[in-house]
Amino acid sequence: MNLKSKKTDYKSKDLFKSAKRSIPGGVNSPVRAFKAVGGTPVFFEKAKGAYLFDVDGNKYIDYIMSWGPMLLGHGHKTVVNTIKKQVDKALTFGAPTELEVQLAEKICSIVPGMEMIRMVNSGTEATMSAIRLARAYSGRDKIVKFEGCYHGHSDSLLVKAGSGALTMGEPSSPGVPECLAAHTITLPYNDISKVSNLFDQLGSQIAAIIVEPVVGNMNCIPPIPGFLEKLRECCTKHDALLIADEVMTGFRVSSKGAMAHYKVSPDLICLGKVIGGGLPVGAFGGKKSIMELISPSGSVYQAGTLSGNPIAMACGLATIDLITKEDFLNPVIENTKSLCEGLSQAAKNHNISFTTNQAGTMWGYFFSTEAKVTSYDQVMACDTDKFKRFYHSMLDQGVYFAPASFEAGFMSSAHTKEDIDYTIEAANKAFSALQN
Ligand code: HOZ
Repeated sequence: MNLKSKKTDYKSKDLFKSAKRSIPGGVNSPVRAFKAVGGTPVFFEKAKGAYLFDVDGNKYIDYIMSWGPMLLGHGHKTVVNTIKKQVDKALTFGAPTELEVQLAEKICSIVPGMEMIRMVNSGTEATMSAIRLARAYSGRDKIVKFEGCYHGHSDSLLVKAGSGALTMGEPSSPGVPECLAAHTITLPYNDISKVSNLFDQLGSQIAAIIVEPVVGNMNCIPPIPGFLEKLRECCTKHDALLIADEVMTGFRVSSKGAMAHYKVSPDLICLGKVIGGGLPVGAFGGKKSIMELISPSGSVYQAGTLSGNPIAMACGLATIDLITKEDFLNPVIENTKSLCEGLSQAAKNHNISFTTNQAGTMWGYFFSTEAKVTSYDQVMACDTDKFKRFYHSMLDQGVYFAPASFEAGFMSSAHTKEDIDYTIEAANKAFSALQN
């Protein structure tokens, strides 16, 4: 396989220099700046299937897939043609369309517990709106989130957050009013007894728990058995709402989502990424009795000029049609498993302490001495120096992993066995270099 043939980054370097003059840190989303791994971010020009092509003419196997949405790979013909057709009709109306009804009905028919849904433009909007709704519904202010979970960058949720907030060393951002942050209680993810204890003390003040059912923002951490069930139990007992942030996990951990996979019913569900098929879409929804409080059927205000815009709806519909076909997801899950097993074996070949996690088509790797990584503390104890060296060695060989150890990896249906074999072979070389 001929990947990073030119081994140059001249244009990326120049572009990053220019970008820093007009864009804070040179990027429009912090993790992209390569702060966690050092060096220059790669500037891309085009993508096809499982591959990315940078401005210097190099080719990479992509395991970020735009942080999740590209489950079908880049530039899927049907999806692209659908978008092209829709572009000829209209870009946006700021008025109702048949497409948004179709997408709403489609998602409600697939995701258990989704009785009504409101489209927005990003995951951040979805979680922010779900929190407002939960507070209005319950008449309570306090919310519970988990350390290292990232639910977008709205004020109430940017407290002990994961993803870029963790990478930049600012898990609780300046600028969030203390009086607002005081209503956000943060607990360790996968710590069942802490959840019980909190609800025993403060249950009657808690509006909602929000959780990533599989955390994809402090690497990839699946729930331990009983954790999600305990959240449901506490919420039910204390009349709080359980909000599942499935922005990453939706249609990826299983075609019905992670909560369906773990057989736990949330009250509200937030979606994003995959449902837009690569265009900016988010959504929140759930029980009708709660969703009807949203304006204009209720008084909880939420709005957006581009919400439900026809291009994004058409793209989302075409994508969901394809990815919910029977037997679509299983081969992608199998490939994810092969990759994780292959990487683990390669590390073992070189006596490197290393482990992987997988949840459906999401996965992650850790330079850890632990057999399994299930907690924030274990993630924080991983060897970041080895991570950086491994990362750059893989990048040099044309494998594009997430440039931070707090991010998950994403597989697509476009990845082939040959791509995975190449990646494992490259990892063998990278692990061998780590021994020196
Ligand atoms: N917050 C995203 C990953 N968890 C990164 C978004 C981006 O840089 O595009």
